[in-house]
Amino acid sequence: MNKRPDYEADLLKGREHRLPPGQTLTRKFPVLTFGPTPRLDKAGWSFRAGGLVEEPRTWSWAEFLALGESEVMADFHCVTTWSRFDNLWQGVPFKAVVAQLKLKPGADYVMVHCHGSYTTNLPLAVLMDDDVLFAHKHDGQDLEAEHGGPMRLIVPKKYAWKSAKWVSGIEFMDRNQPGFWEQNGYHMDADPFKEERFG
Ligand SMILES: Nc1nc2c(c(=O)[nH]1)N[C@H]1C(S)=C(S)[C@@H](COP(=O)(O)O)O[C@H]1N2
Ligand SMILES: [Mo]
Repeated sequence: MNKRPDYEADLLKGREHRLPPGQTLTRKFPVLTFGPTPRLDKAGWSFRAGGLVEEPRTWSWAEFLALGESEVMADFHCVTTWSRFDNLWQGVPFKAVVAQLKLKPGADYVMVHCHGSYTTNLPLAVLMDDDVLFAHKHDGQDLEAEHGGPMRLIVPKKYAWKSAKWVSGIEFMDRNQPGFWEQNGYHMDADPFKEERFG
């Protein structure tokens, strides 16, 4: 019997330090979604920033991309134990969005809102990292609906449930309130190298 080549073992060689504890490497790109997949078009798309800001803002698709784009190459770690290395994401840095806003004092936390009822929470300081962006392309292709297209958040240093798909907006808060999975027992911080799976 022919043995199937062990692609994942080859890929892992020399990169073991990039695989968090308890994770298994895959070359596939599994889909992990709670509930139905929203089908959104760019023409009707908008993004809102509200909560503790002096003036809430809404951007259309074109206005949002005009905030400036960059690329990030990053590994992706799902808490269900698969990791995918070397994802090329293209989109608008989180920082570029915040640069358009005047935050009120105490706006230290963010709730990310999505089409559908999914939410996830993060400290603002985490989201201001250079590698955090709203991505509309993955590995050079428009982001597929199943993977959060037309636009998702990417937070490479956290478990992927923090990388909210189908983003509709961000809400600035003065307290770290739990999002959807965080209310259901997942960790508030979600660092894969510390195995912060459950709170
Ligand atoms: N809106 C929304 N975002 C979401 C999810 C979801 O169910 N709804 N699932 C999260 C989880 S648990 C993971 S692992 C990643 C999976 O992204 P993928 O389906 O592109 O692999 O999206 C995250 N973002
Ligand atoms: Mo996940």
